[in-house]
Amino acid sequence: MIIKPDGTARRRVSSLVLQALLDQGYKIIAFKEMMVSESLAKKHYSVHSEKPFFPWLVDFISSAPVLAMIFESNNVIQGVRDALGATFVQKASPDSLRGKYGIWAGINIAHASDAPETATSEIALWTTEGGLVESPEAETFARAYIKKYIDGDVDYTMRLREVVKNAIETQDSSDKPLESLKDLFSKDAADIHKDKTDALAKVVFDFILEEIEKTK
Ligand code: FUP
Repeated sequence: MIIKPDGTARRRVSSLVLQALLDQGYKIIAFKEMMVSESLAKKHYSVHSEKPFFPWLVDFISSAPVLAMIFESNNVIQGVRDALGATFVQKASPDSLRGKYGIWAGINIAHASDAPETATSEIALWTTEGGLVESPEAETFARAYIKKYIDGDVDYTMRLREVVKNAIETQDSSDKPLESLKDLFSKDAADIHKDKTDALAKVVFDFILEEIEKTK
């Protein structure tokens, strides 16, 4: 599973997501905060390489840090996917993690492998090219992350959703939504450089511009 940049840049949100999964009893055997290279991003999303949204997906996941992790438990693949909820945030049930913390469409806080075969190939990719390492200390690292960040700033999910929804609905392609996104994404991003949260804001703004373009 990968907590994507929109999750990681909201420290409290990423802690709550992690806590929810650990509370379900899943055993975490690898945990790493990292930037994703363009090459890793392209390989990770290679099944979507022919899709029109592929370049955006690559930019999104490499804009700011992610939390990469491996869980090992019975039925963990389906369990994590159920906990996350539907891929598209507007379709995710309100009590799922994406329903609670996802921002809009595919800006959906996390990626999770969808079958044992994809989990195997994704783990191989992220442990080689991504430097993710299985470690007996993974749970200690994950719990330390939660402890450090769970009392972070308030959850800005609703305000972020509002900015995105409003900009698309009013076809606002001015710098105003971009500036609001930069501000909101920097509020609870302890230990992440402002350049990174600005890059994330820019990718979300690019998504808004593409949605506006589609309605023309
Ligand atoms: P998932 O299995 O939940 O990872 O979702 P998919 O493999 O269907 O999609 C991968 C990512 O592409 C998701 F995070 C959402 C994103 N996506 C878009 O941004 N636009 C689309 O039209 C379809 C998917």
